[in-house]
Amino acid sequence: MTKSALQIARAAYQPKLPKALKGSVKAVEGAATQSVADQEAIQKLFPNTYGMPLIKFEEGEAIQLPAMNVGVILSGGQAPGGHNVISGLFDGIKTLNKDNKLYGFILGPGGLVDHNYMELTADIIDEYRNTGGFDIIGSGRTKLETPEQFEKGLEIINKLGIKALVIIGGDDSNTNACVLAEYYAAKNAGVQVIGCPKTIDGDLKNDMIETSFGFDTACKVYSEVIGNIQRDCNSARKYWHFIKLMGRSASHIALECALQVQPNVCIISEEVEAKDMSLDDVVTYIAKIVADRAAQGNNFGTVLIPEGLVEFIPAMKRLIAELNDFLAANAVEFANIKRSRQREYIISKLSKENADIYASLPEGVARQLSLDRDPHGNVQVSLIETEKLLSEMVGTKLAQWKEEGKYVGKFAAQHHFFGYEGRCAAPSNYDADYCYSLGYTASMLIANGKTGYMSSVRNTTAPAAEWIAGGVPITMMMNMERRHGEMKPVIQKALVKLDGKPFLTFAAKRDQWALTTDYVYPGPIQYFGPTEVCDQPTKTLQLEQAK
Ligand code: FBP
Repeated sequence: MTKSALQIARAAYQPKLPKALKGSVKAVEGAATQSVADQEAIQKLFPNTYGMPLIKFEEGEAIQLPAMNVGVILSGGQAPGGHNVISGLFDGIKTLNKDNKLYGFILGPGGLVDHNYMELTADIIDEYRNTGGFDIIGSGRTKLETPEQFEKGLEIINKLGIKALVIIGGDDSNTNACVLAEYYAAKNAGVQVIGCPKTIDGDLKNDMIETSFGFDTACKVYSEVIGNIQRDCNSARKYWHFIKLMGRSASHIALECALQVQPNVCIISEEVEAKDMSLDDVVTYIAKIVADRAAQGNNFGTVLIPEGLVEFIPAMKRLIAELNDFLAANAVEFANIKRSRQREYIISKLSKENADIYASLPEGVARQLSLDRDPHGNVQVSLIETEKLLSEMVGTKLAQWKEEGKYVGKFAAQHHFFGYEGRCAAPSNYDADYCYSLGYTASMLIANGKTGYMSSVRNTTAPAAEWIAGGVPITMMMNMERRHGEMKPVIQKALVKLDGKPFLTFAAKRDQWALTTDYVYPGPIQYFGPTEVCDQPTKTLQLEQAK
């Protein structure tokens, strides 16, 4: 592999660990836990892994453990820092016993089922320390959910003498990790399952999980390029830039970027839903800002749009919910309908209100909603071109206002979608340290015989030495939700809280940012240099953790 100068310099970086993990470690058990909601139903589904206590690691006496083998899986979308979770896990198990071995399953959970694996030796691990990407073993979106898959997994686990499996994934993957932990516990298989909170989307967080890894780096990459666009835009003064940002349903990424770059407009899906806004309301809101800036002679600006927006417009949400249930119940019949007739077929099957909305959508958006689902049944929001949909509709509205004499100005739009370019960036110092600590913590949870836990590292706005490492029972984060037409236990997704400090800080400033050109240019991630340039966590985390 030919390495860049940065890669070579970065390989020497030693990620920081919480003080408690630096020597021998003991697990201190806290209070018993319960799920965030639907306690009775969750307890019934997870009789062996429900109600376990929180775990906190403290400095302790050295323990002697026999050698063990551990397996690791990268699941779902890439997020910066995955390689550091694996290197932290590797270093952790090697500290416990130098004969311990780590096996990586190739291309995600499918590797476990298909018995596709490799041993991760010190040489391999060293090649990937502090690098972005998941290419060390690859990732995939196979959903681990059936007893047949669990049994196939158990065959290879037993063959390789694996004592514990670490699943690095988002909310859906960790939900499946918990189901797997329960399954192996119920049959006394002697296999522990530990989860690690991954996703650039930032929506896997709660009181015990401060943030999912990758959010920090991805937001910094997007903010850098949005900042560059803003400077271009303020130089030429002729374009409105409509920028869609990845992040699935939640608007955490859009909100964090807005806090970093101070754009003219940022739409927050959760607010659109709370205010029961229609698509036309969103378009009118943007068009009004374009018109107000034009009245001051400023025919340029930036609009940030979260990729999940359409799912949050209440009328669209009702349409998606009916589509979900209908497609889950009629999958076979639908698969036999010719592609050219699918739109018409769906319109004929939906209720009147939803059929009318579906029929009014541009072809591409309609197809996205009904056809292209991921293996978890989610609408693939990153494929919907919301930025074009909105700019076209804003253009039409402005043309109408021009005729009515309400708008004088020129409107020319540019479109961007930032997502994939941020998911494999070299992890920021924050993510490099956080991920390494998460992986190391996972090894300590394994050493202490835990299963059904997620690795947790908290207090991360303080210096790394003061971070608090431990484990959270995954069942604690669960509630019952409707999926594919059935009620299922799932980890509750964290959406933007409209009464939370990050949103309130943005809301207090946005009217000013809309009219003045008060852009901030964060520049690229810095890995070396003064702490205030290199080590700052996201603004979201700083505001959430501010006392
Ligand atoms: P995860 O929940 O798997 O971490 O997804 C991250 C993500 O980047 C989302 O923001 C995006 O909607 C999706 O993956 C895109 O999926 P794909 O990589 O399959 O195109």
